[in-house]
Amino acid sequence: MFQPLVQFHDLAHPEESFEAAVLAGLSRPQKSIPCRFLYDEHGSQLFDQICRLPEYYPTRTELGILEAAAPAIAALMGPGIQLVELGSGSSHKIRLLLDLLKEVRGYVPVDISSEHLRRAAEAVARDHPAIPVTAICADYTVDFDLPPALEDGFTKRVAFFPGSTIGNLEPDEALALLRRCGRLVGRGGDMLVGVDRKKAKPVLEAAYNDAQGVTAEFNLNLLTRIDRELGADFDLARFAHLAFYNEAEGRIEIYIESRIDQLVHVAGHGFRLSAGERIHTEYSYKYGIDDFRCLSRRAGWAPLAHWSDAEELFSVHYLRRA
Ligand code: AVJ
Repeated sequence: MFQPLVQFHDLAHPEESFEAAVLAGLSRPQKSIPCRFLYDEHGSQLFDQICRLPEYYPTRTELGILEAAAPAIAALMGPGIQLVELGSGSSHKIRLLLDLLKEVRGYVPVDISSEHLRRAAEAVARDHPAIPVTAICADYTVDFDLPPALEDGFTKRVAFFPGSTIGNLEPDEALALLRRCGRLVGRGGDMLVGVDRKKAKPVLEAAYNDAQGVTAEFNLNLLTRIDRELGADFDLARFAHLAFYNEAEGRIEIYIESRIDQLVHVAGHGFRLSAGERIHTEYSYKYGIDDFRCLSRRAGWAPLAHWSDAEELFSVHYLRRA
């Protein structure tokens, strides 16, 4: 008999429409589309490809850090924890953690990409039949509630936010997200968060301008999605991927740049783009170790420990609700 391996809760906000966000974003003086819209089915697959690129160091570096720090992380977590992963994507990293941490009593992946989430959650449940998996389809950048933790021997929630996804947020938004995670895990809860570090510009810029052009495809796929879902007429050949490190702001900035003067139509509205005009699609903020500890303290967390790699590329921070 088929038994559902995963409990699935759909909390996606219907009022948060793609069309409204795109029309509003293209109407601003600095055209801009929120980066969460990069992750449709194809976008999520392209992002998985990015994670395997030779230039894209964050994924493998973070995995190495987690592997090396696993005993220390397990000791800080203790037994009976429920792991809540924000933006779980393909759930690759959690599988390593679940293999290394024997005491996890529940896994709650939260992601906006419904089908991707379902598949990933089912794969985790198959590999870890003893761990209850509750998948939540939600936008974690806005408030949402978790179902009560019902696992036997439950002690506390630990939010897991890997991959430096926190870097997508502007510092005040990152602060708000850290505060919201504190409310989500509740009293006595913890947080494990992966944060990309500041480093030499060429290393950073190569990671967002890979030789195979996968990052460009990932970025430009947003236009394909707008064409398909909103009946638009963006011609990809007339746009280019642009990514550079803004050292003063400590962030990678990603844009889609118009190659020529042109007029595009989206859902019946016309938008003019001049040659060289940019549509902002993503920021990826980088943090020094102390910058991030300071930010987490301001958000009501006590930074208990942090780990990095020998090349000082990436960091993983363990926080406890102060
Ligand atoms: C998912 C936000 C961590 O900023 O490195 C990778 C997204 N964009 N290449 C990052 C991304 C282009 C990624 N995060």
